[in-house]
Amino acid sequence: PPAPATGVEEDGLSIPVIDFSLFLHGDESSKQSTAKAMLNAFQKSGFLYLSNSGISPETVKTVFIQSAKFFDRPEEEKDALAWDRPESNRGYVAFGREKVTQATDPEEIKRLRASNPDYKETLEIGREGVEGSPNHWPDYDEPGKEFTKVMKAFHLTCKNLHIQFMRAIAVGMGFPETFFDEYTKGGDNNLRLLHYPQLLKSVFKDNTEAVRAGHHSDYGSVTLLFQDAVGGLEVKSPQNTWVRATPVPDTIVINAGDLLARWSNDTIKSTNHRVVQPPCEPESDMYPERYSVAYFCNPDFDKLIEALPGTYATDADKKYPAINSGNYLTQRLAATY
Ligand code: AKG
Repeated sequence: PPAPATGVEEDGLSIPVIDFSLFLHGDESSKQSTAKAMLNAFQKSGFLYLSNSGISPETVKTVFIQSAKFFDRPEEEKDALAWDRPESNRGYVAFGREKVTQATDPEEIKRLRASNPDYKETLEIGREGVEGSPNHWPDYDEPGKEFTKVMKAFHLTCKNLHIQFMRAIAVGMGFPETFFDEYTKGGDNNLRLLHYPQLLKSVFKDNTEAVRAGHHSDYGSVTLLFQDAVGGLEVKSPQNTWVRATPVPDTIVINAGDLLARWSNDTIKSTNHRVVQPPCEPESDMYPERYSVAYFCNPDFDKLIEALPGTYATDADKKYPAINSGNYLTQRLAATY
């Protein structure tokens, strides 16, 4: 079926398509109304589709091609680049290692991981130049060098969109446009390439709990999600149902994470989502593979995060104590892997 250009409107969940060029290049009134619409979406559902983001479809296509080539490498080459520790959060994660979850009890996580692995593999790529935490690049051969070049550039491209995006949120909240710049300029963000292999349909039939990616909310400030045309991403509605976030061509799904919700004193929502089998009913007994690329943004790790101005009347209304951004993320990651 043709993709809905209008976004999602189902079970009280609204995910609008927002044209970012109106913020970037529009006159003052379109800029204001676009910023307001973006903030409004973040307050209502925590999700939106961004069109005309400034990142070209060709750039995204190149990233997906390079990502597929990477995951096509022999398992032992990928394992040599394995993810090692939450403080670094870089490297290759094979099937079943990460079980994204809201659980924080290690025993519970062990149990979940044993019973229901995520049917996916990922490569985590952090900011370059962090002392003691190099990225795990396959840059020992020519294709690997090309891959490395493309992903380094894309990391910076997405960092720039994060800066612009937070400028819109600042305008929406009535702050000076550059309010968040001091939180975004370092770019302590993580690029995650995801590959969900093709899977026997019977996996889902025989196990109603089976998922490609378990339900979770994201940890940081905002996530930029690029998805292919296969589908399978679902978002929790206010009526507690799962609603499909159908791929809309040439848009980026952007959602708020837990730390932004906390920062906004819960005026912005960090909404649960997951990835399940695609909607198609293939003739074959397999569901097709799926690729996606997520860019997880965080406030710079050295920043203190406490309730934003305007989100509380008196100090007693602040729901959370101040917390350091980097410590917050490391704690969440340590509980997940
Ligand atoms: C995650 O990796 O946190 C995701 O939610 C991935 C979503 C997707 O692959 O569409």
